[in-house]
Amino acid sequence: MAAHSRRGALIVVEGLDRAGKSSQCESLRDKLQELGHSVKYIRFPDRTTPIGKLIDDYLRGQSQLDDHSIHLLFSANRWEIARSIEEDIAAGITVIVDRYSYSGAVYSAAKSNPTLSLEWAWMPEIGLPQPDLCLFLSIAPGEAAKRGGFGAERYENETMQSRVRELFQTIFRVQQSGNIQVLDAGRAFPDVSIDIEKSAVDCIARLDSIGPLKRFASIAV
Ligand code: Z5A
Ligand code: MG
Repeated sequence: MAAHSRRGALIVVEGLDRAGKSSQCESLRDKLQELGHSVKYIRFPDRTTPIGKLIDDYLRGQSQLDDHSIHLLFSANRWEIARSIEEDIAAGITVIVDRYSYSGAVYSAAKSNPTLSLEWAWMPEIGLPQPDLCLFLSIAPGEAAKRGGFGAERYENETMQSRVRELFQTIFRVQQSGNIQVLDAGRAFPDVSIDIEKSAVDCIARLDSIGPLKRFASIAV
């Protein structure tokens, strides 16, 4: 593929359940397109691939898998798409990603399995493209519950969500290189969107000084 004069940005949106990630990603895609950028929106897990189908069965409680096995499948699901992300970025397309390696590490580590630490959980992420910007949509549990409460999928319970919340803070403390910005997602939708757009536009404008796309390194917790 021919190298584009200017690369696209890798923008990740993370957060707890019901923080508004998917709706905000769609809104950001539309806004950036209106501004004339080439944009793609992808989400993890990508349930459409063969690996993604195994993940979907697991999340819906249709199959049982060892904690490490499902963890590695979530990571494999990112690795199988990593090359196309890099190609799009090299071709000048900005890629917006709904959940990424941070979710991957914290949801698995939140299971408190003695052989599945946060550090272990991060290892298969090493070498994946590192975001130029990661927006963490922060929301209080009570506020999230007002948006529909928990669904029927695995992990959608209070114990799991509160562990996940703490682990997100830990991973952002030890893995700061992905330009992480925390936004209050408990506000009205348009107020959150404005902040997201501002951060994304600013990141795209700074790409020349950011330099080439980087890759995730190891963490020490
Ligand atoms: N998981 C994992 O274990 N390992 C991994 O590597 C990865 C994921 C990648 C499924 O993820 C599970 O997989 C997830 C983590 C785990 N488990 N949990 N929990 P998913 O991303 O497929 O889950 P989802 O169901 O699409 O996302 P979500 O987190 O539940 O929702 P969201 O995308 O953050 O929110 P939304 O769908 O945009 O909005 C929710 C509702 O709130 C909707 O009705 C909106 O209209 C409303 N909303 C949004 N913003 C607002 C504001 N500001 N005010 C009021 N209402 C709002
Ligand atoms: Mg979503």
